Amino acid sequence: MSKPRLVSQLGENEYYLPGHAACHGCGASIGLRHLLKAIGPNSILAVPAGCTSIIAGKANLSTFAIPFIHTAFGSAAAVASGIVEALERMGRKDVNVVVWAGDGGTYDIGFASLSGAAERGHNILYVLDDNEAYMNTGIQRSGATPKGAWTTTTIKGKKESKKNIIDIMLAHNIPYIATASVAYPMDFHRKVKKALSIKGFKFIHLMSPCPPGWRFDMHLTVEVARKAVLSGVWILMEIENGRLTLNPPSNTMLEKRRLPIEEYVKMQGRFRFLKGELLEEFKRDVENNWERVRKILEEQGSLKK
Ligand SMILES: Cc1ncc(C[n+]2csc(CCOP(=O)(O)OP(=O)(O)O)c2C)c(N)n1
Ligand SMILES: [Mg+2]
Repeated sequence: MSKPRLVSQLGENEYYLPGHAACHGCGASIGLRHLLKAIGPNSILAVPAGCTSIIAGKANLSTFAIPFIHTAFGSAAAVASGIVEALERMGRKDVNVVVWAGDGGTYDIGFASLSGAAERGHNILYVLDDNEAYMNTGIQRSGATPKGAWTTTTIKGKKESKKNIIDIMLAHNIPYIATASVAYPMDFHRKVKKALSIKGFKFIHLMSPCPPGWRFDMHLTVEVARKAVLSGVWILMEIENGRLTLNPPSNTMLEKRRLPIEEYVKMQGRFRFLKGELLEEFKRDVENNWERVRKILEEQGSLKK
């Protein structure tokens, strides 16, 4: 069969079941559906404390139709490492070990266990579900919260920039790193499948907007995610063995063919303080990210002179 191009061509199996406890319009919900579809039932999913612990449902019931383990907030990658070791001793080579962790559980409190597992090269697919704040406990800032964003602990807008987790993961020399968006599910699906085909530690950074936390109406989740990409705020890319590739539509956007950043910002109440100098700084951060990408592409000889 030719390569699937539409979600409807991915088969009818669903492992993210009805009855979950996500908010209406939850970006993570879209991401989880597509992650589980791509990894299938021969997988073990480790999830630290966060919205997804609630989304999974009450004890004895689970909205995930695959083996699933709740972990302490800081330890998802350590738990997954243990599962990898146990499977190895059991001689099982057919099971995918996957972490799905929030930005708080990744950039901040889970960072030590993430760094250890990556450095050891444990055979894990780690998916960072980035809604840019500690949403489950009431919208507190994290290292992933972008500059200017309101949260309950940055009540006039965050002053610091979003931490560059991709560069940090790059420094771990892992074989596969990618970004993805819930607005581009086929791209995400392909990246999950590719990551599973590679041995070692793999990292996918998924942007998943949060209607209550970002202050937009619940029917706009996909549009907000899409505008993040089309305005260049979120860059779709993958880095295989240190080699960077931009993915559609980001691959056409180096020449600044991007929507104005305001198109993305104005959809979200969390950015109500992002004006004046703060907005200029936010734009500079986006520009700097693109310059960094351009420099890497130039250095590896991927840009036509
Ligand atoms: C050691 C520890 N500190 C704090 C908490 C409380 N807590 C549970 S979930 C959470 C926020 C999780 O944020 P994030 O990882 O971004 O996931 P999200 O809720 O946004 O999906 C916090 C602070 C905890 N469970 N354990
Ligand atoms: Mg979060």
